[in-house]
Amino acid sequence: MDGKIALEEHFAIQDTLSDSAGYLPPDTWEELSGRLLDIHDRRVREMDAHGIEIMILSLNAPAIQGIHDRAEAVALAGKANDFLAEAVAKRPDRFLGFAALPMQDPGAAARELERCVTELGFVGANVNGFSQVDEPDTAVYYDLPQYRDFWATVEALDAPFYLHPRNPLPSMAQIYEGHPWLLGPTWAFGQETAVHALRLMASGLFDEHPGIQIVLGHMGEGLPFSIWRCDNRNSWTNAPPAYPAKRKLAEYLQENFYITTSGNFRTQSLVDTMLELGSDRIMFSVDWPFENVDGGAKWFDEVTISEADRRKIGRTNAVRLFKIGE
Ligand code: GRE
Ligand code: ZN
Repeated sequence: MDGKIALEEHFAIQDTLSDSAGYLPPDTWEELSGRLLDIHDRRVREMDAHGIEIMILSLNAPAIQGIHDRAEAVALAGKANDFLAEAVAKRPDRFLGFAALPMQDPGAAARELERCVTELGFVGANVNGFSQVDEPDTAVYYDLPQYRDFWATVEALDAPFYLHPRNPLPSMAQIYEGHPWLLGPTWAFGQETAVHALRLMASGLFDEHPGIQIVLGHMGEGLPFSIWRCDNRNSWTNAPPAYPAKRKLAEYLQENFYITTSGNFRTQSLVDTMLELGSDRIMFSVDWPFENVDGGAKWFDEVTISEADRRKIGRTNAVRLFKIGE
């Protein structure tokens, strides 16, 4: 399919490059780091070869979220966003931008999002999970009360918020001890991000701000497959849910979330996601440079869904959500 739009597509600047080391075998680092630092050469050739018209670019992970010093996080987010704006300006026909945000300082994060959307023309934000704040061994999640004003800004700007994975901190990761192979994209990324998304749903955030749209990658980090059980366990007890939100979790997943195919090129999982959310809330993505464009694009171009759904998922849902071309 021509004209695809992909939106979990990462780049790095020198300050954040090393954050992406250590996930893949050492002998792949030269290739991976080259892919992360490139925007206008190899990347565009990959896009051309596989029918991707536009990539919405985001900084690598955890980058800003891993900087526990608030002022440093604010400064580096601004620098990365300025860099991205310049890169997009060189090829505005092929690239758009997501803001990196210093969530360590909710007020500064709201101001940076506003700057990125209104002055730099970015189409939303991409945030790499919880933030370390003040002390390295802290994990602050965005359902907490200090983020409600930030979320009001997200809603007012109508800016989609991509909740991207990161690993749990060592102090939070006892379950993975002795099994480092479970960290990263194999399992821990999804577990971490799914729990964060459930926290947002259950907190009542979307009752207060029903206009917020969260984007999850990797076919929804397991949530489409699991959300029914989250809502229906032990239903014979008729016990009301023990969380502040007013509605079933699945209703928020269906109304406040979009899901991308990044790094999860599996027809069975796509069909389940279509059954849970519908084809209007799914968007094609690759997860370049951690996944290959050719594999993702070839799978998507041939996956056995209707051509109308392929068009929506490959392109028009993103055009609508991010107001592309308006
Ligand atoms: C990702 O961005 O999804 C990612 C990383 C690091 C390793 C693998 C991966 O940030 O998919
Ligand atoms: Zn990613």
